[in-house]
Amino acid sequence: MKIERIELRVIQIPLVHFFETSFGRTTTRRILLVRVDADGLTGWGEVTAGETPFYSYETPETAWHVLRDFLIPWTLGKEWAKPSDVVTRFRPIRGHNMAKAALENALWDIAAQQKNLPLAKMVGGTLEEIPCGVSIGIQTSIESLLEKIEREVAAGYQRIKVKVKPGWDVNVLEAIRTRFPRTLLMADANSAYSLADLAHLKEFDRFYLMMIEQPLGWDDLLDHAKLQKEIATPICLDESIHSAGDARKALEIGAGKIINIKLGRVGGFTGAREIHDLCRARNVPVWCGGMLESGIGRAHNIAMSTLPGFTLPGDVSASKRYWSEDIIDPEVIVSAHGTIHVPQTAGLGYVPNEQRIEKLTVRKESFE
Ligand code: OSB
Ligand code: MG
Repeated sequence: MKIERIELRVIQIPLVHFFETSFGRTTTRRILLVRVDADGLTGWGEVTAGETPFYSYETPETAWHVLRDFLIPWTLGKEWAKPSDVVTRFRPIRGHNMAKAALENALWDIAAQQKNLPLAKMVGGTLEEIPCGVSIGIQTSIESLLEKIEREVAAGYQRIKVKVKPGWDVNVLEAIRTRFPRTLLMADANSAYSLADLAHLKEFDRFYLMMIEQPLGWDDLLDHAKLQKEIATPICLDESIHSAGDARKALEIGAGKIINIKLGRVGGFTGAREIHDLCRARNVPVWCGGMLESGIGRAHNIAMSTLPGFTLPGDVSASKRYWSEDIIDPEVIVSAHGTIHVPQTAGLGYVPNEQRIEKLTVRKESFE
């Protein structure tokens, strides 16, 4: 495919409810979208970076810089046989995976349309219905968290993930387990602890969690391996895995037993598939993480979740949990038994609503 035009735009869109993690609260998302035109077709990608450099160093502004000054000049006007070829071209740039992923994933969308395949099939997916969980942020009271969980369980979601941090952890999990003894439950710490908290983290074992996600340093593997030897709860790695190389090293030293794959964090579908394949060969379960994506990123997540190794419910949930109105048609809906039916039409399977996107746009630039 020959890339004829690339457009960058930042949209600003308020969340229905604030989302709070151990590193802070988000009320409005600022999302960088990438639109690629090639061979008369249009593909879309989303930069999943947060507004602040707290989950990772990337933000919409760093991604704009890397795209405008490097990734776009390297790809525009050129012929690409397949989407993974740009991954090779992007290799000289260290990191900035979310910027790379947005452009690569837009090419997967175009390639799927060219082959007349749903994106899920194009990337090698097999499931037609994917299991869904929810990620629930830190609330202003335990009671309001319990009410939220009640609502999500009633809606059919298959597992509940709650955010934890020192002061909002054992007390909260205790209350959840008293009210919901049988619900599939996990906790995500977003690096809020250190090995000095070992005795405290051991207390988590009595809540028989499916896993604890990224308890220690965002760039650590070794301390996670030390912790995993001391606790029964399986550790799931998020922030510290950026490539199949990271995943191999983590599994070799026992830093965790499960991996959360996020398309942005691992640089797009090519990197995600490499991690998926490595984990599958070792019988290590993976699941699809979320970054409060708009419908475009969400559609990519749905496609990835259809790969056969995605055996655990992901953080891929209904549009209406995030947005009063999403930027795709139709919006993502979740069935009463907590699944998303994977679209079977060619490409993304959802149509970006360009009028709505235009209305939300606060910055744009196109490159021809
Ligand atoms: O650690 O998984 C995370 C959101 C923003 C940044 C990091 C994380 C999250 C979530 C939300 O947990 C997942 C979602 O519902 O999109
Ligand atoms: Mg996480």
